[in-house]
Parts: sequence; structure tokens; C-alpha cells
Amino acid sequence: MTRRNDTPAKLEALTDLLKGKSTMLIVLQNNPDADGMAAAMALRKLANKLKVTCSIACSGTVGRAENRALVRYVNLKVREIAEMSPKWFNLIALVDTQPGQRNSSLPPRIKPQIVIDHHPIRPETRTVAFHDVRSTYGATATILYEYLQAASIKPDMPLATALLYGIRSDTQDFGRKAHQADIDASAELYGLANKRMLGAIQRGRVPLEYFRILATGLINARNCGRCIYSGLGVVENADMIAEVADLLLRYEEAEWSLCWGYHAGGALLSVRTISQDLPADRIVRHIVRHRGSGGGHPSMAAGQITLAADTVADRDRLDRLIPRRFLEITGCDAAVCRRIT
Ligand SMILES: [Mn+2]
Repeated sequence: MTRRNDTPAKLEALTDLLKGKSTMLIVLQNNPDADGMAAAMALRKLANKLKVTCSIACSGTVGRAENRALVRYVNLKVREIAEMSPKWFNLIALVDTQPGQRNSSLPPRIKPQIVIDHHPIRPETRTVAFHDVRSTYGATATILYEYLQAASIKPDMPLATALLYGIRSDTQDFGRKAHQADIDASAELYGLANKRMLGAIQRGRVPLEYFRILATGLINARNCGRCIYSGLGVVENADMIAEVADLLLRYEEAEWSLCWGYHAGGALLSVRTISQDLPADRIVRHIVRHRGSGGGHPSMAAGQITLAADTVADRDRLDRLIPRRFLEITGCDAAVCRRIT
């Protein structure tokens, strides 16, 4: 693990790699979150100082209302990865995800030269020319903030706001896996950020569709002792799956929550937990085993299962399999399951 005081050495190595290059493609997770986007903006800022111009790209969409509000405020252009050719760039960087991770927008055949992330390190990452993975950190934005600091670059107001919002949302306001570095970075960023904008982002305005999916999530929700789960059916906005999983975990008796939905030919699922004994990433791996992939943090994780044929029958089968496996690994009793509405 990289300790804080390693940042200057890391920055030097990164600077060496960037020097003399003219273009870099910064790639995010698919359906990127605020932490990833803020980290990409900070990396772009560093690169711009060294005369490297950057494009930021992902697959999927920025779905969550708060993140859309952030993108509008900072005027961030996130491009569609399918429309970019790696040949156009001297360097490819992956932030807030890693090579071989299913949520990475980078096709597996393309190898990045730079990886900066805070998820558990993957073997593929160790072969990347420059990598800085700090899995004890609550946010990738914190790592990038330390780079800016080490490079004596003061973030402008939009960047400071994005970094602060990225850290706060990834650590759920420091309630979840926050490192002292996340708290220090936030304290410093607070003075530079646009507080009014931060408030507006957090109360992001939403389309009517949001309430329709939320209602479906509540109607379909089942509570079985310490477990709570809901299936959303087909969703246009994949971020709603994580949002409903977050919401369900607020139930006072719940230790584990699960939400899933169908999007772009596959099932996507999110698991959240407050339990120390059975982490969310293990639950996800159990649910998707032999059928898909997944991973994440101990308190929050996500997975996906690709559907052979995206038919109603296929989805019905998964609508039974996913909660069954969830109850199986958590030890919650299917016999006591009840609707919550
Ligand atoms: Mn993150």
C-alpha cells in the first residue's frame, strides 16, 4: 500500500511518463460515478500542466441525478469510448477501476499505461507501467488531490467542488471506509469548493421516471429478517439499482440489502451491508458465480450477469435465482420474507 508520504515519489514517476507526450485518454468505469469523474478531471489538470491534452471517456451513461448535476456544473464532457480509437492517444489511463475489472470501460485487449484506483489491487494492474492503488482510501479523488498538492496545483472552484463531492459520495459522508487522508483532503477542499453548488448537487433535480422506478423498488421489496431486497425489472437508468440498494439498507433492522435490474442485455446487481462478518463483495461473488462477475468494497459491491437471451423467461429465472442465492449466503430465512408495502 502506498502511504501518504509516497505521493511525491509517485508524482515524479507519473510526471516522467507524461513528459514529452501530447495526448492521453482517461478512461472511467462504465456508468461512472462522481469519484471517478473528479479523479479524471484532476488527472487531466496534472497532464495539462505538462502540455498533454486529454479526453475523458466511458461506456454507458452518467445516470444518477446528483452526478448529472455535477457534470453540468463542472461542464465535463465525458465521451463515448466506442467512438474513440486508442491510436489517437500516446497514453491511456484508467481511474477508479482497474484492467480486467468488468466495470472498466476499457476493452480488455487495450492495455493502459496508467492506473490510479482505490479498489483491491488486481494482478493485471501490477504489470501496468504506472500504477497507484490505495485500497485503504475511501476515494480515488483523494489520491489525485494529493498529487495536485504535491505538484503545487491549487484546484479551481469547479474541480475542488467535484473532488469534495467525489470523496463525500464515495465515503457516504465519511460514514463508510474513510481514511484519514480522505478527511484531510476534504477539509482542505472545503475552503475551495462552491458550497452552494455542493448543496444543489446533493439535492439534484430528477425526472418523473426516477419516482416511477423508486415506487417499483418499494412495491417489489421483500424483507426477510436482517435481509432486504428488491428487483426493479428493466431499467433505463442503471444507477437506480445502486440507489435503491442504498435506500433499502436504511431500514433499521437490515444488515444486508440487494437490488437488481435488467439493463443493456444483462442483470446488474448492487449489494450493501453494515455487517462486518459477511462483506458485500463476497455476497456478490456468490450470487453471480458461474454466471457473471462482480466485486467492490466490503460495504458495497456490484455484479453483473449477461443474459444469453434477454427474454421474459430468462429474466424470470434470474428474478428467482438472485434473491435465492442472496438469502442462501446471508442465512436469512426465505420463509419469513414479506412485502414491505
Ligand atoms: Mn471510487
